[in-house]
Amino acid sequence: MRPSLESYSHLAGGKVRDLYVIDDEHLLLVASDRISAYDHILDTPIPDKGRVLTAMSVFFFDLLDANNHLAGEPDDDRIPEEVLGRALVVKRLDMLPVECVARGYLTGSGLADYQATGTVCGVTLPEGLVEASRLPEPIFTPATKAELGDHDENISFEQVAEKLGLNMAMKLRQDTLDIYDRAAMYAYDRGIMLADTKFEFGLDKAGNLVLADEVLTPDSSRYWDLEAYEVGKVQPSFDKQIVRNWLTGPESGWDRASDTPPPPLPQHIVDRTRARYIEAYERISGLSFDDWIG
Ligand code: PZK
Repeated sequence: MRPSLESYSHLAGGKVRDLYVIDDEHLLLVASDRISAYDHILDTPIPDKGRVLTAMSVFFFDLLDANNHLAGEPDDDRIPEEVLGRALVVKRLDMLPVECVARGYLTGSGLADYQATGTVCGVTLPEGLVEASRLPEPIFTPATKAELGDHDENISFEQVAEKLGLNMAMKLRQDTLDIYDRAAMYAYDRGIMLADTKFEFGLDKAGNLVLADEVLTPDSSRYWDLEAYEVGKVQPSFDKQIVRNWLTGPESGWDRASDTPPPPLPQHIVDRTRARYIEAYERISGLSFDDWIG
């Protein structure tokens, strides 16, 4: 008999994921089917989104040779039936208070900072870059985690070094850029661009640096379709564009600038978005999502 989720105490909840305590050394990381858009959590879930993101994260943990927090197989007996396929048993770590972001292209807060200062997180970039420009080389753009609902704040490498020491800061930068490089090249060969991605690291009992959280999912990364890529334009999100277009289009009746919550999604938007997540997983992994557990 698998345990019920209620037998674990809730440790933390993000917008779309939750963490539970299994024992002193293990946590259960659960991905939900909730989706966010324009800084709102939508009322309508996307069926199987949690399973797809979990499958992608496991695929990349397996692909990368980085030390990671996985502490059980996806069918581990400690995983409750109700979350099977969208939950992972992980080692409990001392998390580092820095979001480790790698960017290969300029967009989002990176573009905003560049336009204001010519730099991102203290890295000086050449003049003339525009929305979605490829950077001369991928850059490390760390951030500090904001309170729930707020945006993370970009910080400089020097600020990471002040918090964690120069050696740790250098190791985080190196690991972040190494993993980004490998994953971005891998995805590019499959027609998907990895514009940027965010990693979280922790320390195990022995003090080793361990890659944690979910990795290289569309929620922690910007995935762009290589076919549609055009420098100078805001790129459609591989996974969320169908939802965004509907929410901002005439059908939804919603005004993004208003304080009102977005309306529920119609079934056809849910279905197309679900298919998009599965397409991303299958294109990247070369595996069939039908074979994923749950
Ligand atoms: C941990 N988060 C962020 C993720 C949430 C919050 N292996 C670990 N050991 C200790 N702590 C964490 C992890 C991991 N991963 C991660 N906060 C703590 C987070 C998902 C849902 F609510």
